[in-house]
Formats: sequence, structure tokens, C-alpha cells
Amino acid sequence: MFDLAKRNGALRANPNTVNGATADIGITTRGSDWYFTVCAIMTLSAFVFIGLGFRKHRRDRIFHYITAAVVFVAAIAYFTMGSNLGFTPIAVEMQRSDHKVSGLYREIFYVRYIDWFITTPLLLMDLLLTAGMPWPTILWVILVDWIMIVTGLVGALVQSSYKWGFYVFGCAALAYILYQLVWEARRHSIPIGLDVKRVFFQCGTLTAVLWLLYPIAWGVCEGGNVISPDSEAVFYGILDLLAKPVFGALLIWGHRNIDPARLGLAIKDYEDDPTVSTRRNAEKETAAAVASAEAGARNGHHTNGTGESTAATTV
Ligand code: RET
Repeated sequence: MFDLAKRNGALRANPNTVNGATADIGITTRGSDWYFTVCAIMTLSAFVFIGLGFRKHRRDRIFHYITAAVVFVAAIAYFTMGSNLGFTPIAVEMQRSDHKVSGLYREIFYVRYIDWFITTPLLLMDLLLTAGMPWPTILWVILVDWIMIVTGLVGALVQSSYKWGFYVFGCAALAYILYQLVWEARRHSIPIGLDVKRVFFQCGTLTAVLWLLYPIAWGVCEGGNVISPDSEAVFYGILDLLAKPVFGALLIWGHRNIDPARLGLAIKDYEDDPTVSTRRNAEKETAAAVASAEAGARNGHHTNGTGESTAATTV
């Protein structure tokens, strides 16, 4: 571990000066190591989720693909933060005397919000599709989610106390999302079946509890500058590990015996469509018959032109 820390040259390669300002409140090599560790876990989970998807018919892989995309994107965001990139120094509104957070400019990782902008809608899709919610509601909840993330980002980049105004908008958006999850969607999942209700309840509860902790983390990191960027890495890192790979594993496991068609996700697969495969086979038979007739004519043999024996072997 000590050797690994010595080998991690991210902070040397990518220093804290960006856009003409230097972040004097930034991560250390230990923070960078932790970000890289989370990156590795996210990457591994992405491959596991994709691998599990191969055990299902491709028509039934929607939850595997969505969840794998979530952890893949997170892996890239964590690689960025581990590399001491994807941040900008922002003058702190509240200057502190504690040496861990004393200074004028704090390192604000905007890449976190890019990650969330992509992944939180996917997590909401995982949940709301499980509950069988109608797509206009899903779209609406995703739009509200985007408002939450964007207000969080803007607030984090604002230097004055007006940052808290954006925070309040973000919290209002979160309250609405949680209402949709714990009330509307939960009730919608009940009539679909006990198994669906159970997986929605487990993943929905985990999400509701975890998502409430994000604004607390923001309040003590980007907002109030109370805890150091290394502690910020641990706080958000643990939340993200629980909200993405752990949530994903629970969800995929919960879906193992649920046919997506029951959730209104009856997806057509070209390969399985009997009209398509019958037509395809008929085309193959005709092609084989023509080929054997031509071959027969070339060899001077007489055939009846149906090429039945050849066709039978090609079907
Ligand atoms: C912010 C600040 C503004 C107020 C609120 C926030 C909530 C953020 C949430 C983020 C969830 C992220 C997840 C990531 C997955 O890996 C933007 C921090 C309410 C709930 C689940």
C-alpha cells in the first residue's frame, strides 16, 4: 500500500492550478488512491453486470444494460477525480481555521455532476421501470432530477452565499423525486406481483435513504467547506458505491425471475419473430433449390428443380 502511494503520481502530473487559480484546499495522494480504488470497483461491477446479462436472452437484458452503463460512467468519473482532474478551484464562502480546510480556494469536482447527470436518470429508470410506471411520468421525474443535479452544480460553483439558493431548489426537486418513488411508484408496483413489489421496495428504500444523504454531503463539502476534500472523497465514494454497484446487484438479482413483459416491456426480437423466421427459412429454401438446379444443369443432370434434399440440410 505504501509503495502504491509512492507510485501514484497523479498530483504531480496534474497540479491544483486550473483557470489561473490554485486550489489550496485539495485532495492528497490518499484521496487520489481512494478515488482510483472506487474506479476499480465500478469497472469490475460493470463487467459483472454485463456478464450476467449474457445469461439472459438479449430481449430481457434491459436492466443489465442500464445498470452496467451507470457503473461504467461512474468508473470514468472516478478515474478523472483520482487523476486530480475534472475540478476547478472556487473561492470558499466560509473560510475555516481548521488546517484541513483552511485556505481560500477549494477544489470543486464538477465531473461528479456530469457523472450524476448521466447516471441518476438511469438509476431512476431502473426503479420506475421496475414499478411499471407510465413513460410520461418517468420522463417528468428525470427532468426534475436534472434540475436537482444542475442546481447542485451551479451552487457548488457560486462563491457567494447565493449558492444556498440553488441548494434549496435542488432540495425541493429531491423532495418531489422521493415522493414519486416512495408513494406513487411503490403503490404502482404492488398489483404487478409480490416479486416485483419486493424488489422495488428493497431498491426503492435503499435509494430513498441514500439520496437523502447526498445533500448533507454537499452541505459539508462544496457548500460549507466543513470537511476536507479527502473526507469528501470518502463520503461521496461510499454513497456512490452503495447507490450504484450495491443497488445494481440487488436490482439485477431481484429481477432474475421477472419477465420484463410483465412490466410492460414486451420487446420484440427479430430472431424470435415466427413470421420473420418462417419467411427467412422459405427464402433459404428457395435459394438452395435454385443453387442445386443450377448445379444440376451445369453437370448435365436432370432435377425437378425443388432441390428438396439440399434445402432440408440448410434449414
Ligand atoms: C445535490 C445538491 C443540491 C441539492 C441536492 C443534491 C442531491 C443530489 C443527489 C445525488 C445523487 C447521486 C447519486 C449518484 C449515484 O451514484 C446535487 C448534492 C438534493 C441526490 C445517486
